[in-house]
Amino acid sequence: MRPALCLLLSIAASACLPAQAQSAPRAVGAERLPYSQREEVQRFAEGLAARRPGLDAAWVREQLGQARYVPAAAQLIMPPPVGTAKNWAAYRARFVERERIAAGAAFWRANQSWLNLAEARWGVPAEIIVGIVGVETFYGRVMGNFRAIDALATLSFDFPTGRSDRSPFFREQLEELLVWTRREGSDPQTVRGSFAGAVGLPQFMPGSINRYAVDFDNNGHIDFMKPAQGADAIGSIARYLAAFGWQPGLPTHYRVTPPAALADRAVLLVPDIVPSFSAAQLAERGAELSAEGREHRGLLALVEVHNGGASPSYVAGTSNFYALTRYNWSSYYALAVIDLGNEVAKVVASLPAAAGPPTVTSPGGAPASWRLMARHGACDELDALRVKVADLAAIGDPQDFVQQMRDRGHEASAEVFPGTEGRAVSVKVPVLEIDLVFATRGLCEKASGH
Ligand SMILES: [Ca+2]
Repeated sequence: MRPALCLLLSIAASACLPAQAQSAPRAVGAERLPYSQREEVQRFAEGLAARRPGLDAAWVREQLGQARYVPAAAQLIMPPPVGTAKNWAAYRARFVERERIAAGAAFWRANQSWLNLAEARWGVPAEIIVGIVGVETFYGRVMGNFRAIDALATLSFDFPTGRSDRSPFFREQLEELLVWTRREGSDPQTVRGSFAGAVGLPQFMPGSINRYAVDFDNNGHIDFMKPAQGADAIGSIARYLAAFGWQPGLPTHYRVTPPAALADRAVLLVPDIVPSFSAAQLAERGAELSAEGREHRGLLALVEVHNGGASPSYVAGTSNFYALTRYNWSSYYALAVIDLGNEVAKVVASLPAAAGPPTVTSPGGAPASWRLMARHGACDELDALRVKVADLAAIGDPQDFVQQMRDRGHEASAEVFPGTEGRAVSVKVPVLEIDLVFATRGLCEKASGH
């Protein structure tokens, strides 16, 4: 089963099918002129260069000339066969399963500080972001292996007949791909993604990259390809949802029993996933909300998902549920993201806390007296840290410092500096570019020649 509409209808949606939904390519034998010889490709290149001052026509022609027609992209863009019964239980089972949950917990732990920072900045909870990365790409395992320029050129210049023509959308995305890679100084021929040209951990379309992606770790590049360094993907997903109306602190949905009367139920289902009814209006029509749902102040949608031949399932979706469906136009997709994220969150909560830094004591058993030591130089007073971190409480020792960083949601690590028998501890806080050594006073004096 596929998410219902996805980017075929949405110019803003970042991703279409989760990458796993793609089926195997099938060869076709039609002879086609290479894109380098196609007149409409030349016209596109010239138009693009004229619109985008940063791109010159020769470079655009050279890039498009290397694009190749991909039959599989043209096949996969076609809608699923008519009569395919939707089945939420089966869809959920595909995404909310043991192996994906475990991979999600590893992703969460590796990117904890970025998840915390994204939540602090945009109000999008870690479990939602983790759920999206998991449903889209199985935490980086399946990010699509089509050359994005091939997929986008195919859907721009050879969009298949037999369904509504979406080639203008894909020509826009092709343009955005070239704008993005030119700006990044990267080679557009090396970008890989889904059959529809969606890229990386968040499966952003190139247009979404240019509009919503954020260089969250501030290293000068957008990097969506490394699950262990998920900063940019995490920040970009949170920013995207915020741009589409995500409200901090609001649940995505409440439990609801739909009206028994089919006429009332039908009225409530008309607006589909668009929140349109107050809690009181739902109650008037005979829907029974959970206690929490009855207290909800805004509008709600009665969301129905089918379970093949069994009875449908229902939730009352808030505006945050609706925001999630702006990422991918499907209530099945949104529910899978929510459920996967919740299951991963449970696993993360059950894990022991990340190992703390070593506790080091002076030879006499008393706590060591610490100073900062440059990697190859003299010692400073601990107060020098205040240059980097203005509002720190008193810094007693490396453990205390690392704990303060973690309390703020920053990833921080500490380990005994090799060859110092515990008298020096290396401390790193990547997000603040802190990389320093705490050393005992005695070691400092020795290093300084005192
Ligand atoms: Ca970056």
